[in-house]
Amino acid sequence: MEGTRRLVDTIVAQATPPGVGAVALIRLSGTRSGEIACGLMGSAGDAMAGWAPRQGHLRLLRDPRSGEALDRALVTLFPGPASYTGEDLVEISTHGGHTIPATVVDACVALGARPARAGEFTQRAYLNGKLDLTQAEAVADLVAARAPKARTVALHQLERGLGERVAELRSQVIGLSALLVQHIDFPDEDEAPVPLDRIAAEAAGIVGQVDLLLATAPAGELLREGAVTVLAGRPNSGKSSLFNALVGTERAIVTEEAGTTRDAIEAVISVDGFPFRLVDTAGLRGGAGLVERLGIEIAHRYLEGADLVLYCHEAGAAMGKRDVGFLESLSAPVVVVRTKLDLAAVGRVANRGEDPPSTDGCASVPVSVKTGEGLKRLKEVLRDLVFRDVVEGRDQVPVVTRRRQAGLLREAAAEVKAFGEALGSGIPAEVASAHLKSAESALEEILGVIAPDEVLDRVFREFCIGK
Ligand SMILES: Nc1nc2c(ncn2[C@@H]2O[C@H](COP(=O)(O)OP(=O)(O)O)[C@@H](O)[C@H]2O)c(=O)[nH]1
Ligand SMILES: [Mg+2]
Repeated sequence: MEGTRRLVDTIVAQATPPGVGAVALIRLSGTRSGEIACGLMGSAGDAMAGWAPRQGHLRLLRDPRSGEALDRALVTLFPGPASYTGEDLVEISTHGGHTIPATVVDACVALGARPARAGEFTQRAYLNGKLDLTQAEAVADLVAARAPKARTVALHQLERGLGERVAELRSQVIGLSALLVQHIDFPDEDEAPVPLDRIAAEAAGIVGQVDLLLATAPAGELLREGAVTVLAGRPNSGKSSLFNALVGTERAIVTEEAGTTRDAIEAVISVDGFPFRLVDTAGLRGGAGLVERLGIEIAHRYLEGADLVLYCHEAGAAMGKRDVGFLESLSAPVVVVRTKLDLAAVGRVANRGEDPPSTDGCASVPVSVKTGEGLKRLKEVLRDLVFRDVVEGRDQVPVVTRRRQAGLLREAAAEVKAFGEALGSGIPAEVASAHLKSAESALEEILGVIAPDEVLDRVFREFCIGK
């Protein structure tokens, strides 16, 4: 069987990123890990049998083919099942850099290991019951986290913050099925041991708990992915300058010539620990050249997916009807950033004399990237606008972080709700119970107790090699 065979393969990969560094970590996992490590150390097949588990041993590694010395490395054996993957696992800490780790991986392959696919170590951990699927997802999130709050959420999920609650809901649904069986088994008695309204009340209680979890999903997803924050505005309104000021480096090209930014540039920044994906776009205007028009198209596409729009407009200049029309066309919340405040203060920005049209409902923050004025306030506004719920409920860590989890929770809630309604409308309890079975399956799919292959593929595909 292909699946089983793949599991018993011994896999190898560098777990640290490639490139120059003091150390690199290479992992071997599978039944032949110890034997392959011995091959590197020039010792016989089961020479690792006497090794103390989880203790580093400094050894000279050699290429098994040429006998050439490769590196002096720290070799540690983690016998299964008490290892990350649940299998025999060997970690080899070599010196870092461009050649040593790659050569050691290559030597492991020569000795019979297979290069691991992305996420395969964690996938094995999951398949061997070391992690549930929400924890495996958390491993990916933890590695990818680019702001402290994103890390907090991922770590909480790795500690089974979500898994435990879903497992608890699952046992409540199973308990409900058991109550129903009790009810069905005594249909003719005057007083059924379990009255239907008690069952209905318990179902409603479960729906309420799922809804509470689901309420954390928007913040959870934003924390995981970062709030897409698009800088928009006319050419020369100071978008790229603001982008650079917020990112803290000179990433976007800033010039005095209108229409310099022709593509979208993205950077993730951490504002008070909260992640924002900042997108600098081409200025919005008609009559631009082809390349710039493409940039404007990209801007519009980003605007459709934006969680927040920063509309840049010079502090001293009045907003025109076009600006307001544009703002009204947006579905995302908008912060109007009044740029170049330093110039407005000395009257160097032309005020076209129009009455400022109303931009009611938008926060408006004056800033100057030259003096830095207003930037702190702008960051506070961003944070509060997107993450207010999380900021206010400081000790509440959002637990639902992915569409996959939210979708299945919604399914579970809908099924339990349908169950309650079916009971209420006099549908036979045996028939209504099918909804509970479906709810149970949805919850199990969150945990990965049952998970279709394509779900697993999607979860593990986003990992890097060596995780
Ligand atoms: N004095 C001053 N000039 C600014 C400020 N922000 C941007 N500028 C200038 O305005 C011009 C256009 O800025 P840029 O960021 O390229 O605008 P974009 O076309 O909207 O991306 C450049 O010459 C910037 O140096 C500011 O806060 N103060
Ligand atoms: Mg620009």
